[in-house]
Amino acid sequence: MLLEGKTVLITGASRGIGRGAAVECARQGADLALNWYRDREGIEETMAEIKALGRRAVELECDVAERSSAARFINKAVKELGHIDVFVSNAGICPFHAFLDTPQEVFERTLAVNFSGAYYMTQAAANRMKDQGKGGSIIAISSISALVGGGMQAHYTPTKAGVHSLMQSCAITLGPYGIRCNSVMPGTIATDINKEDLADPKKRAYMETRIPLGRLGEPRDVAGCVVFLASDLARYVTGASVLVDGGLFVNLQ
Ligand code: NAD
Ligand code: RM4
Repeated sequence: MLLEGKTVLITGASRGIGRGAAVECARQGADLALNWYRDREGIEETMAEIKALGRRAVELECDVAERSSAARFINKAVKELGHIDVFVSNAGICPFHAFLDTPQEVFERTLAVNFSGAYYMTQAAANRMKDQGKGGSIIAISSISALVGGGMQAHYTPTKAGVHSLMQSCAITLGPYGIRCNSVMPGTIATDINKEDLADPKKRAYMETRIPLGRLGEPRDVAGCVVFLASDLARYVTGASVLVDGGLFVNLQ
């Protein structure tokens, strides 16, 4: 019960890594506020899993790319659950596309959801934590892609480097308030975001052979790291990033 008494907010929690993190936080004793977007069935499943664990959960549909969503989400969480201790910026998209002819709207939407969304939400969560005066933990789901490129991801990888950098700067500016800021860098985790990309058996096999632990990740592989950074076990950890990639990043030869 590493998160007993804590309230955890997660964006994009209807499926994949967001859902995995939400369920593990609930298993560790947290109550949850969950943001979702255009995936009613998914959020209902996530909520049901959390309630089955005996924890409270509230949800709000909004697009993180809209600046006004941040205040709405934080206010709803505070109104229903009383306070916030942990904020996880997870919502993200990765529409794989070749660089030379990426449509402007694909680039702009990826930037708006992945980076602007993380920025607005983090700012709103941090202000609330500061006002509460009891510190807090902010975790961005960045990526191994913050550190290495992707031929079909030139519009995506900079957003993941961006949220990592955001956590580093926030660690400095929010440290005096006892608010810790870290990023998690998942490798390749099998979720809807890469379902189409990994549907190509050659690409999937190639990715698997590159991973020393011999398999793609699952959302629950990432969830443990989120719980650690959210918990008081990580009380002196801020400005850090943790790769959760089965060894993919270090596998040169
Ligand atoms: P996913 O598609 O399963 O989940 C993405 C979630 O974000 C969904 O719940 C979706 O509804 C939500 N979302 C999308 N746009 C939104 C918006 N505008 N507003 C609010 N919510 C929105 O994918 P995932 O793999 O679980 O991805 C979650 C995060 O993990 C992303 O930020 C992604 O970049 C990151 N990540 C994923 C991998 C991977 O291999 N799967 C690796 C590294 C990082
Ligand atoms: C990650 C990484 C993975 C990819 C997902 C979509 O950041 O690049 O390999 O499958 O994004």
